[in-house]
Amino acid sequence: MINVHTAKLQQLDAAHYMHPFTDFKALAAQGSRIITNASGVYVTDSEGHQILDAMSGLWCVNMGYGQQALVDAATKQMTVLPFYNSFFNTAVAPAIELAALLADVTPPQFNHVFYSSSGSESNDTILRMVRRYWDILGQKQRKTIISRHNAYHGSTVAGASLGGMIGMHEHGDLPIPGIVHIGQPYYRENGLPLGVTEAEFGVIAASWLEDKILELGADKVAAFIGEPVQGAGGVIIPPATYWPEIQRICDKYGILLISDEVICGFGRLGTWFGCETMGTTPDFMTFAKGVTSGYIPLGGAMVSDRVAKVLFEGGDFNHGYTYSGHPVACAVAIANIKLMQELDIVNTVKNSTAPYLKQAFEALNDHPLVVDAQTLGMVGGLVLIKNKATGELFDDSVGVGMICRGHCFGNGLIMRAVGNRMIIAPPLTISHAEIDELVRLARLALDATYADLQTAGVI
Ligand code: PXG
Repeated sequence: MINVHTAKLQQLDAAHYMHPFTDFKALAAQGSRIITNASGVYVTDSEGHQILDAMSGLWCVNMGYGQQALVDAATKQMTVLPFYNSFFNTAVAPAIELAALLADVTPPQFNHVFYSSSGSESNDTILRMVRRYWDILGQKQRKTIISRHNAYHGSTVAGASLGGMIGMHEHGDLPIPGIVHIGQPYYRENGLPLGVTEAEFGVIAASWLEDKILELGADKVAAFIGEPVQGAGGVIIPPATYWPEIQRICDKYGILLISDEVICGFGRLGTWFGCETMGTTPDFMTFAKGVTSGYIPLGGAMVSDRVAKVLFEGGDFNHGYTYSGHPVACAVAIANIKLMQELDIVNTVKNSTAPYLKQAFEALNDHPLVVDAQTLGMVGGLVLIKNKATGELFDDSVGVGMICRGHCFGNGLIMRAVGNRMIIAPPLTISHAEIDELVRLARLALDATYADLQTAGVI
C-alpha cells in the first residue's frame, strides 16, 4: 500500500503533468515514483525507500547531493541580486567571474563562453555560431554539420536534429536541413568485421566521416559534432584510435570540431573535459549538467580563440536567452567548480575512484547474462546478452533492459536501461564502499532478471 501523500501526488501528477520522454497515458495509469529528498549518493522516495543513484540524477549531480556550499551560494546570490540580464551592454558579476574560471579550467584554446540554461540550448547556440563563423569568413556555402546515429545532443529542434535518435526525428519532421549523420563507433551495432581489431575498427568508424565529407564536398561541410563517450545512446565508449583520427580528418578539411561535453565535462572521465581524455582540441565545447552538479540549470558553449577571433570581427551576433548568464546559476557554478578544486576531485576520480569502479563493475562480465561490461572514468555500461557463446542478442520484444531496470529499482539501485544495455554514471564523490554496494545490487538485479527470463522460457 502506498501512503496517502504519495497517492495524492500521483493523482495530481496524472491529471496535470506531462513528463519528458514519456508515454503520458501509460504513466497516468501506473503512477510516477516521487523522489522527495537526497543525500550523498542516495535519493529517497515518498514511500521512504532509499535508492543508490548510480545515474547522478540524470548524469548531472557530479558532486553528490547535499553540498551545502552550493546551497549557500544560491541563497546569498538570490538575496543580493536574484536576476539581471546581460543584454544591452550590462553584466552581472557572477557571470563574469564564472567566465574567467571556465577559461581557467578548460583546455587552453578556450577563453570565451556563451551562456544558456541547458545542453540543448547550448547546441542551438553552437549551430548558429558555426554558420555565422563561416558567413563572416565569406564561405556561406559551408552549412552542413555532420553528426552520428545514436548521438544525443538535446531535445530542441536543433538539438534533436543534431542528435541521431530515430525515435526523436520521427516526432516533428527532423532533422532540419543541413544536418547529416554517419555511423557510430559501436562495433556491436555495425558488426566488427572478422579479423579486425578494436583499434582498427576505431579508424574505420572515423573514416566514415571522411567518406561523408567527400560525398558532400568538403567546401559544404561546416562542422562535426560528437560526444566523447555517447551517453544517452548507451555509454558507447569508442576505441582509443577513434577520436585522434576524427581530429586528423577535421584538420585535413578545415572543419570545425564540436565536443559535446554535457555528460563528459566536469570530471566525468577523470579529466576536466572528455576531449582531454580523447586527445582532441575542439573548436567548441557544449556544457551543462555537471557545471552546477545539476543544482540549478546552467549551460553554455565554450568558444575557441580561432572562432572567437572571427566572431569578434563580425559585428552583431543576434542570439541570446533571457537567462544567459543568470546570476544565481553562475554563483552556484562558481561554488561547484571551487568545491571540485578544493577536493581535487578530478585527480581523485582518475587515480582512485575510476580504477576502483573499473575493477568492480567489469567483474560483472562473469555473469551469464553479461558481456562488454566496461567503464571509462565514471561512466559504465554492459550488454545483456541471450547467448554468450554465440553472441546472440535478445529480441527487442523481450524488453530485457526494462526487466533489469525494474529489479534494480526493486533492490534500491538506479541504473538506466538503453535497449539491451544497462548503464551507470554515479556521482564522482562516490566512495569505494558505495561502489561495492552498487555492484552488489547490480548483481542481484542481474540474477533476478536471469531467473525471470528462465521462468518465461526466453533462455
Ligand atoms: N548533449 C548531451 C551529450 C546530453 O547528454 C544534452 C546535450 C541536452 O541537454 P539538456 O540540458 O537540454 O537536456 C544532453 C542531455 C538520457 C538523457 O536518457 C540524457 C540527457 C537528457 C535527457 C535524458 O540518458 N542528456
